[in-house]
Amino acid sequence: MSDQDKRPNDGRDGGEGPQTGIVVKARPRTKKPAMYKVLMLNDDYTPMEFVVHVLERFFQKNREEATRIMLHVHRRGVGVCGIFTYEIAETKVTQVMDLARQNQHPLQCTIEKD
Ligand code: TYC
Repeated sequence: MSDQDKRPNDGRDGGEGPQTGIVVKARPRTKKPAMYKVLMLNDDYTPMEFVVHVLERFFQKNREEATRIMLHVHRRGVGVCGIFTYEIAETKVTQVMDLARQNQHPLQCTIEKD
């Protein structure tokens, strides 16, 4: 074996034959995960204060931002609470709907691909 064939081989040169000294750039093999919006829907019965509480508790919004989102949903019919990976988004929806049901509010929350 020649001296230059004894250098560590990281596998990126195809592994065939003697090392050539040609550097091949590694292609990053990471992929950004698909993201999903959690949407809140308006209704006529859920108290505004409850919606603000939900946004503070499950979406880490401060009072001001939670109130802004709640009023947007109240006026426009739908609004974005946050954007997450699928599993997190699904968990948020379950948490919101469970708390709403426990309090007998008809509040609805859904997921939409970003
Ligand atoms: N429209 C409701 C009311 O007037 C308030 C409300 C806001 C309900 C946002 C749901 O997602 C909602 N009490």
